[in-house]
Amino acid sequence: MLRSVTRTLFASAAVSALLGFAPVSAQEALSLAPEVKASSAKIYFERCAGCHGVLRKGATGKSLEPEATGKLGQQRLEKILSYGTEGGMPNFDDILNKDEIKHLSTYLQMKPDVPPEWGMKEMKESWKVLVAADKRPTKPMNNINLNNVFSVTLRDTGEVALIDGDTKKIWGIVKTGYAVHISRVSFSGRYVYVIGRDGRLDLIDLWFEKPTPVATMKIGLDARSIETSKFKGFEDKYAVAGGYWPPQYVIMDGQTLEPLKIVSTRGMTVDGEYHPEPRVASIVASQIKPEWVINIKETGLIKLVDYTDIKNLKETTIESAKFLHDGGWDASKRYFLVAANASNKVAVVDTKEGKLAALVDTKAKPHPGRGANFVHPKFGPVWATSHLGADVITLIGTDPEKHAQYAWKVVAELKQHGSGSLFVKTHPKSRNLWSDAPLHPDAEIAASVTVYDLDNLDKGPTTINVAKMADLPETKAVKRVVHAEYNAAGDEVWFSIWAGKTDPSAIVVIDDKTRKMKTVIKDPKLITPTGKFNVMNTQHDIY
Ligand code: DHE
Repeated sequence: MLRSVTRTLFASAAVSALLGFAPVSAQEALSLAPEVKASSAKIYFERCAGCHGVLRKGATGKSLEPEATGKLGQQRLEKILSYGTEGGMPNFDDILNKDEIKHLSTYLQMKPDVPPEWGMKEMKESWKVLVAADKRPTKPMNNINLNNVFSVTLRDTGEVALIDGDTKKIWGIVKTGYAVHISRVSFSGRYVYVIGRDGRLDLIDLWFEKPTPVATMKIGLDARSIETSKFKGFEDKYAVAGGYWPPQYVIMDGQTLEPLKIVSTRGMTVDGEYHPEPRVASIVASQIKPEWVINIKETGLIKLVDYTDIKNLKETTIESAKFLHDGGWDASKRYFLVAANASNKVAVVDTKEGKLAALVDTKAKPHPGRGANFVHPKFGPVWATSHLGADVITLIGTDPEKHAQYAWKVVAELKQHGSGSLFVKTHPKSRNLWSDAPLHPDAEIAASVTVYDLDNLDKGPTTINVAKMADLPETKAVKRVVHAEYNAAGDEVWFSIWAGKTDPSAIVVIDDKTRKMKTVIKDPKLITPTGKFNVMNTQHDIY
């Protein structure tokens, strides 16, 4: 039988001194049976490390080092873990049972474990080419409209579903890494690269009769980002993946995933302090230069990595603000805007000049996904982000040429139905701006989206409960509506209904013009769908 948590707080320093032994700190006195500690460590890695860091130094989420958690104490930690906070920390009482929450609260007050490194030897051992490049089709062997295929994360099964956007049918399901994070598409549109949180990268070829994995490699133990080379002459040539643990990026052959170069991101922050775990957050590929923009979360450094000669790699290091997370291009694709979310800022990089263009102060915790670009009647071209920590959508002017007075300024804050938002989206052919709020603690808000009419922003938003449209059975888990993605034509917007692991989930397809439900994609295999990546929009960075 499992030994229960033993939390023995010894006598105070004064009493210890009287009894003649050294005081035992509260942290040292905490203990968990090895199997309970292992399962808490697993839960921490799977559910918490992303925001708080493997070493628990804090980033999007607060520091959870014992000095901080010890002050909060067992009861308060259990409460936060159960019910979440309005600052963006989600509730876990629908995912974890009471014992798991109790043990995790104790685990958080203990010293963090340091995981092992993962270098070239480990990468090469994990690398498998499943179908050699010269054995792959020379033309598409299916009749699917590949431009309109969606690669959909099935978060809790470690799979992606490739959905035919024309018929709304699942074309194939591919086994991938744990809690798959994102898919990115090669410049040609033929390959989909999928990264799991466990660092497993899979390369899927869409030219076979069915979507077929052709190579796999584990880039580390914890990862979130993947991108390909998009500059003329380098199309589909390289891939680059970003590690959370170990903190490093890896350049690979784009067709086989053979690891070619590993670059550590450990070092000094913008404040001049050493950080042992500067994780790689978003990566985007420039189409105007042979470069990737690689954002290092904890240091606040943005690397412009020139991939023309990877043996003599050139990096331009741009100082911005700490806790870089996600971001996207402006409409001209010259400027890259990235949220430094725990610093409440958006950093703007001028990739043509290789310089920081601006650091823009925003409301709490901007979280754009890739953001949304549109032309505002007064401010000209703007880029939008929603927020984890505020109920607004921030618009930032992005045209220093013709609208210089608005460039890199917050020109408007549109009210949205709640904080806890993760993604905004529009499309060049749409006149709507959509925003979700899946991490809001209120179930009704988490199930709803805000939509603005871009031709009539003063009219205010409409809030739509998208989860209701799916007509799923009532269960304990909150039905979080997450991540808007357009189809290739830009006339449909797709939302995931992210329910519990054992509950039915769905994707709701909305007619963008009428804002009415067009179809609900339901399938027993569609378990916890979250991110959706339309081939055409992802390939060409359309958002
Ligand atoms: Fe994400 C993008 C990190 C939790 C769905 N997420 C990103 C990116 C990063 C990141 C660095 C940018 C990648 C890029 O562009 O190269 N995400 C993290 C975390 O660290 C965090 C906060 C905690 C964790 O434990 O992972 C986290 N993310 C989530 C989720 O819980 C989401 C909602 C559901 C899921 O499937 O995991 C989620 N993240 C997404 C999606 C994108 C993303 C759908 C891509 C948005 C896009 O449109 O490109």
